Amino acid sequence: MTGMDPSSTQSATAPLADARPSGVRPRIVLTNDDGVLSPGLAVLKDALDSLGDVSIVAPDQNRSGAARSITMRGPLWVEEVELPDGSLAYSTDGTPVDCVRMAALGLLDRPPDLIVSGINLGGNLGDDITYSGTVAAALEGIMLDIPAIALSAEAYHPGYDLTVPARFARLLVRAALSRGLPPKTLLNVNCPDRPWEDLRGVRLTLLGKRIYGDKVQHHETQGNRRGYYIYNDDLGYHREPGTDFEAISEGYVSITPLHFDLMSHDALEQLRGWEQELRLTDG
Ligand SMILES: [Mn+2]
Repeated sequence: MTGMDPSSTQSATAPLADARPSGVRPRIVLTNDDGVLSPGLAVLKDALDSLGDVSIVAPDQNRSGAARSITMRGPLWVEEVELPDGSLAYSTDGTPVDCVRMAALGLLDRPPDLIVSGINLGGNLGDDITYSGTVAAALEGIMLDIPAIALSAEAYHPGYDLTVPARFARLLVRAALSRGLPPKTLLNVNCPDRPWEDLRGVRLTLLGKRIYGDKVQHHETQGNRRGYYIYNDDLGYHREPGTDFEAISEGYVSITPLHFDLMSHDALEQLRGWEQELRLTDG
């Protein structure tokens, strides 16, 4: 596609501009998990519009918590819809990951140079990222060798000023386009709930650990079916220095680099010997 030596993309970061013919604006694809009509997506588009050719491919409904699910049974339906600002977006009945796959694999006139997922209405911190459709979309980007950023606003309430995370998104995307991102790595960004002037700065952070304490509560019974909620009224986290939780609580924008190596090298070492132990002749 680009004619680049694939091994060169595995080395140091390179400006994303190097992957494009000169004079071609970067193709920036926006998606989210809150749905194509989310105000977080609209404000993000507004912030990034002048930095490249911005396209939106997003779910037609709220898919928060969809994580890395994909649509396998039946076709994916795509529809062009008009956003409140008059611009066009692709709305799909797929998941956030489906959206990135469609954008990268042929829906658009050319593949994305950068995926930006968000702005999610609510934080994606610590272990939460494994449930997040916002982060999953960015993970799909790096699976396809497309640099990716996931953006979340710490909280969402009426009157929340989404232009604060959007303004930071513009700053970050501009830097990513000129400096490049490390290969096979996405940036998970969370922005604290405070005015721009009150942000204390930017921190590169570690992924923190959640304390969930979820409970199951019976909701109602209909015939032989029972309905339940799994709920949480006390979402906590381990207070460890250097984490995304700490940065947000102290008023810093948090940037956590993430990759997709699920393999446990330590456990592989600890399990050495099992191959000999598990004799198939004993089964
Ligand atoms: Mn969401």
